[in-house]
Amino acid sequence: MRILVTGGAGFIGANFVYYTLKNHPDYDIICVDSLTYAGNLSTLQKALKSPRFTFYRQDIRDRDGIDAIFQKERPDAVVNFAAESHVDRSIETPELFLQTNILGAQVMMDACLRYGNVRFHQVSTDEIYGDLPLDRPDLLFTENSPLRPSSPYSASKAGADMLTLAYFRTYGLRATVSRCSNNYGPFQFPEKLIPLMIANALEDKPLPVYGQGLNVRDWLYVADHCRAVDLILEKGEPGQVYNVGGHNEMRNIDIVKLLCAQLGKPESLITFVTDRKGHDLRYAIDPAKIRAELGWEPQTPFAEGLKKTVRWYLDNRPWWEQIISGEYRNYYQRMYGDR
Ligand code: NAD
Ligand code: TDX
Repeated sequence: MRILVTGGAGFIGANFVYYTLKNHPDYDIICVDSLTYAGNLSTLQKALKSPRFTFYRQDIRDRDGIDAIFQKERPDAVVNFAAESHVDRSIETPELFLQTNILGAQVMMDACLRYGNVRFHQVSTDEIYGDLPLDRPDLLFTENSPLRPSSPYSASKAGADMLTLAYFRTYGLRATVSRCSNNYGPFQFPEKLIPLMIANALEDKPLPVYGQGLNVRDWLYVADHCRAVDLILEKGEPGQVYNVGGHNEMRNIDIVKLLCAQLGKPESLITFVTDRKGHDLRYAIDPAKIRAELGWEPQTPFAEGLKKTVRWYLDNRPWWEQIISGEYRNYYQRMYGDR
């Protein structure tokens, strides 16, 4: 099996590369990533030593470039992780999100069709469902919930998700879609909640919680997401959508307090800042379908996953220190400077 992974130098893509190298000794992996600010080749350092791993620095929006890679590598399957992934950045620069997340996905699907209907998996997100009220814990997103995206990021992901299902119906593309909840774990870029709070706390900097920190996210350890995508590739049915989540809803403020406790830092570092525009209140996934049809269950309890994640950031300081010392400083100043 030759599997082409886009966005493999980012957080989940890289975890998927390592997961696949370890669990499928008979697979070759072709990684395509344009190395935006969020992509980091040092993340793939170990993978690059494997003869079963090939890396291309390539933008998925560039049809000719993608075509040349398909021509040379002839993949059997494609998993599309590549995306602009940060909601706050999408509020600043929506256009880039539409280009990469929708048109880039289309380029990948067109290539799959041209090279013999290659199996395609689109990594979508629970954010496309919009949000749920805080006072209705009984409500969960199912695969049939309406799509009501709130941010340019989630609207662009909804576009790609719908386009994937349209390519299945119109052209018969052998495609599946997964809609996963918030991931956490090693190699997550420090602009996202958990690594941002870890990095700031370790440097005794303020911990900027949006609004009152009461928004709820449904957290899943990244390896559990990787296993779900792997299962869908192996056993999923083309044309189907699978929700992925672990029934692990947490308020932001509680996560930040847990991190303070684990790092031995005072809660007085917590600073409440101006809320995100259009901020979704609550996400909660019903994973009944993937459990019943593919036998997927999350394996990492949150307490264990969070400990492992904190340990990883403590043990891999050079990885994130290098990131936050560069262009990230300008971003941080722009985003949090006078918030
Ligand atoms: P990330 O931002 O860490 O990584 C994205 C990767 O895509 C980077 O390596 C970047 O260089 C690459 N990329 C961006 N634009 C590209 C382009 N035009 N061409 C080629 N490569 C490009 O993102 P992530 O958190 O790892 O998310 C991966 C995927 O999973 C995304 O599609 C995201 O929407 C989805 N997702 C993420 C989460 C989460 O909690 N992080 C949850 C559900 C779904
Ligand atoms: O500094 C912060 N302070 C804060 O309170 C940051 C960065 C975030 N937050 C809040 C906003 C959210 O309620 O924490 C929550 C999580 O924020 P993010 O880490 O930005 O994630 P979210 O917006 O929930 O989106 C994530 O999950 C779904 C990923 O970034 C998406 O790519 C994925 O699709």
